[in-house]
Amino acid sequence: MQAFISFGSNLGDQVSLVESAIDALRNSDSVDVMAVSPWYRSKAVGPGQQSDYLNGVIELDTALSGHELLDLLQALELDHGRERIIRWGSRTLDLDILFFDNQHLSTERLIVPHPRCTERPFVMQPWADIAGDLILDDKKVADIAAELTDDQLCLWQDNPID
Ligand code: A4P
Ligand code: MG
Repeated sequence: MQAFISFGSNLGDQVSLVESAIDALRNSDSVDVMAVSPWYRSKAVGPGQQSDYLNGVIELDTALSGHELLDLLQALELDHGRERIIRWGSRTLDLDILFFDNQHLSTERLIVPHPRCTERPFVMQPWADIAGDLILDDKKVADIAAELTDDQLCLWQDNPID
């Protein structure tokens, strides 16, 4: 099954956290990492003053079901110090399933495609970098990304947080 997941971090040592999460996925027997997008720096969407995010998208190939993949990602979030305190609050690591095998799922635990992804430049831009031709809701990922504007979205490597 082809899956795309997003990663986001705006708390702690963001680079090490994301590197460690990607390593863990590469070392997992239940998923193959097919592509990792460039990393972006984005302004936080959410309540209060929050640090900028490190964001990106990963393509996976997996035999897991959507819910099993969610279990794996949530275990990884916990391993990386994730605490769920407030919705859209700062987090060490957020791993969301954007797309799973072209399936439309809407259960209490899992909604795919991810309901807010198409509004978010910090998701669509890195996704377009690795899978611009993928069709989502009758549109190419690259075209959805091109319709979004965010002057403050930039490549992490050009503007890292030290
Ligand atoms: N859940 C349902 N569908 C999914 C899915 N497709 N992938 C459920 C992952 N989880 C899914 O998520 C809450 C519940 O969503 C989970 O228990 C799962 O069963 P969470 O990770 O605990 O909480 P959250 O991430 O705070 O909530 P939510 O609503 O998923 O947040 P979003 O929409 O993902 O937003 N600003 C910037 N710049 N960059 C970011 O990455 N991220 C967020 C989080 C807010 N602002 C941001 C960023
Ligand atoms: Mg999440």
